[in-house]
Amino acid sequence: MNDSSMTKNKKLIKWVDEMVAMCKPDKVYWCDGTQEEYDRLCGELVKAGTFIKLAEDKKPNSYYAKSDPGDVARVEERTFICSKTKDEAGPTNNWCDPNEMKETMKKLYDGCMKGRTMYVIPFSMGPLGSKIAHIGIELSDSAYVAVNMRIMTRMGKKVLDVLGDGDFVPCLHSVGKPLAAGEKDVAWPCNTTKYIVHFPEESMIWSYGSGYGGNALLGKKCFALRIASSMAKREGWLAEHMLILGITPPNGEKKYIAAAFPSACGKTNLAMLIPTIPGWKVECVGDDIAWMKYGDDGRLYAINPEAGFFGVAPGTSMKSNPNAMISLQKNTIFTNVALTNDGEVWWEDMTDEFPAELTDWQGQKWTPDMKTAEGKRKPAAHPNARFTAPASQCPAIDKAWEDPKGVPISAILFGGRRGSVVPLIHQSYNWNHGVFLGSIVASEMTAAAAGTLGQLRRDPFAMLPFCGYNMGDYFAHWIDMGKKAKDQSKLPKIFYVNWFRKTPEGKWLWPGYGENSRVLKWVIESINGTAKSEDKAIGLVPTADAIDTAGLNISADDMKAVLQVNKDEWKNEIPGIKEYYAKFGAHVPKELNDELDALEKRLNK
Ligand code: SAT
Ligand code: MN
Repeated sequence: MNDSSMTKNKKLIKWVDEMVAMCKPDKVYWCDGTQEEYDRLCGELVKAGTFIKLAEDKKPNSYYAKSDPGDVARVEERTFICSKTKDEAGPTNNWCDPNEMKETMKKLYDGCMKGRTMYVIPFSMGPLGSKIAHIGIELSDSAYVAVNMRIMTRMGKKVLDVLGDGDFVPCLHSVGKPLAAGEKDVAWPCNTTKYIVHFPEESMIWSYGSGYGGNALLGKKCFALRIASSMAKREGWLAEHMLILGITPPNGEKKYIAAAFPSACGKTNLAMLIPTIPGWKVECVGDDIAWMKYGDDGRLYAINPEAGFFGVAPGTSMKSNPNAMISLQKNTIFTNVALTNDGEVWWEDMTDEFPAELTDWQGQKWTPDMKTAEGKRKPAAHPNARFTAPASQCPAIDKAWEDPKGVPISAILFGGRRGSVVPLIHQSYNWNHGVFLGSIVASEMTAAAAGTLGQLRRDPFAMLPFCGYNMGDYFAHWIDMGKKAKDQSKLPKIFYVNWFRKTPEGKWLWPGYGENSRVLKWVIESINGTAKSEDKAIGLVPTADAIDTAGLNISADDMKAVLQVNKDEWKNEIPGIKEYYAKFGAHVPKELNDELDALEKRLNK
């Protein structure tokens, strides 16, 4: 039954045999990654009612899926880091003893794939065969996962060829819905019991009960962030929740920037931005994850380990992000968006006008006048609706996006969603102060995770849900990476940005999107040493006239407000930061406690 003729890898064959014995699928299918296979699996998903094929003249070779209403986002409460000790997972991760967790999950996995096919999905995170890349094998009972993985990663037989008898990260995934003989399947099988589990010591992932996004496409958050961050800590590199972009000034030298923002805070939009300032160009290397290592020249080089975009659909439009819109015109899978009567997709803010009638993300008839129980307009797409599109289809994809060497990073931006306190941008004094800025990022929660929308929480480095070990040790690792630099002057400069500041009345102060190029221009000037800035106790903030606002309709007062640093507001931040650091106890490196003391002193001066 387990036809493993595609590989001679003993560890792989043995592991698949063991997982088959435990999960008891009806069939085992080894994915070859071909277009023919992709088309066939999509056809089967159409037959099963999971997929609807979109109109060929509107979205060629594209499909629409709607999930179970209880399976729409990452489940952080059900995500575990099962290191040997609780202390190694740290206070921000859920922890369980690895053996105990395995016992619990083995019971769930026992017979969980009955009536289904187990897909063996070999995938490479990073360009195939590159020294930086790592290989994983996902076993999943979801064809939806298999076809999404083909877009999001380099997937198929070619991965097994590169793997040879080498090592891989085993990733087991089940939707947790076995079928009894003759039982009819549902369109989106899943289970109310969910577990997203990581075993960092073994570099192994076990996921159960969800078919959605990062819960199920295990190459992304589970492997490329949680497992990779713990590998990176051991091996001296960085696995980060960061976009990577290249920016070229008029007649200037191209530079690469990495930026960390929490899920659904505009990474895809920034990565594909079209500058509004004349002569500037931005190109995209990646929109979600960066793996960074020092090159022989002492600079930090980044690769995008993914091959596709799993982007938030609502809010994406030809106005807000034309490059993303063009990327998703064909060969794309849409999940939880709305469907038009003529086989097209739609979501909130895609167009200025509402379609007269739609099928919403739950399959119900939708008209623009419909209201929620709270009297708001009823959303047609789920706020965490997603498109899965090949990165190669992005018109602004960078020439070097698949370069196994990666691209040299000149600046790192940290940021979050903050309606107040944090100015549009400030620069750190040095690497350690930059690490401090990353560690204190707080952001209002979005629909990307099941939980409380809008609630402010600390999300250091945008890694809160994705760090595979103790966050205090992660801070120390960042400090350490700075120390390891052969040449301190070649380290990326670190900045803290906030596109989301509002007036006390709740109006956005900064237009965002393409206008963010004006802020990137100041970043480039800062790297080149020509930026105008002033020391404002929290770091270097642009002077009132430093940001190029030519052609932008923004009042001098709003510009002042968006850059304002209010010392009292910042003093109010200190107890919260101290309390946060205290959670990690002795894991917080001395350097960061020193930065906190120094900030407090500067604010009290
Ligand atoms: O984790 S997902 O891949 O579902 C999306 C995100 O939260 O960034
Ligand atoms: Mn993300």
